[in-house]
Amino acid sequence: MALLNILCYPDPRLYTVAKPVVEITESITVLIENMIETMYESNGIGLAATQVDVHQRIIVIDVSEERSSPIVLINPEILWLHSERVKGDEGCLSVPNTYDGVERAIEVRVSAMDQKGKTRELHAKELFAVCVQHEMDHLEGKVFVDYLSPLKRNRIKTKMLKLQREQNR
Ligand code: GNR
Ligand code: NI
Repeated sequence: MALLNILCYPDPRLYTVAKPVVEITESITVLIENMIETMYESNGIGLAATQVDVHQRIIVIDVSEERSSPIVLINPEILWLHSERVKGDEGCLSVPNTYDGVERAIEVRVSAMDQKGKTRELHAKELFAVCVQHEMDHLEGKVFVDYLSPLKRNRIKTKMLKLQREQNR
C-alpha cells in the first residue's frame, strides 16, 4: 500500500472532469486500495480520484465511527435527490483547515459499481448523503468552495496560495 499525494486548491487539476472507468484493471484495484489508505491516514470521510490527480470516476467513502467499512463507488450516477436541502459546514482534504456552509439534498439514491464491478444501488442519508454529493462534485471538477461567494472564495484562494508559497520556501 502507499499514501497518495492530495492536490491542494486552487490547483487547476482539481477542475478536471473525470472519465468513466471502462475496465477494473489491476492498476485500478491498487489505486482504490491506496485511496482508502490515504483517506484513513488523512482522517477524511471520503476521497475522489480527482484529488489524487487520477481523472477517472472513482470515489471511496467511510463515514463510520470505526473507520473499518470503506465503500467504493465506480462510475456513480445520481438516481434521485431528495427535494429538501440542508446547509451544513463542509471541509475538504484539498482545502485544508477551511470549513463553510454548503446546501445539499438531505438524501440521495445512487447507482455505482463496487471494486468487483458489481453494480449496486445505495440510499444515502445525513453525513453519508452529503459526502456522496461532495465526492461526485470532485469528479465533475467542482470543489465545495465553488458554492461560496466570490469574496469568501478569493479569501480562501489567497490563504491557500500563501500557505503553499511558505511550504515551498
Ligand atoms: O473528510 C471530509 N469531511 C467532510 C465533511 C463535511 C462534508 C464533506 C466532507 S468530505 C471530506 C473529505 C474530502 O475532501 N473528500 O473529497
Ligand atoms: Ni473534498
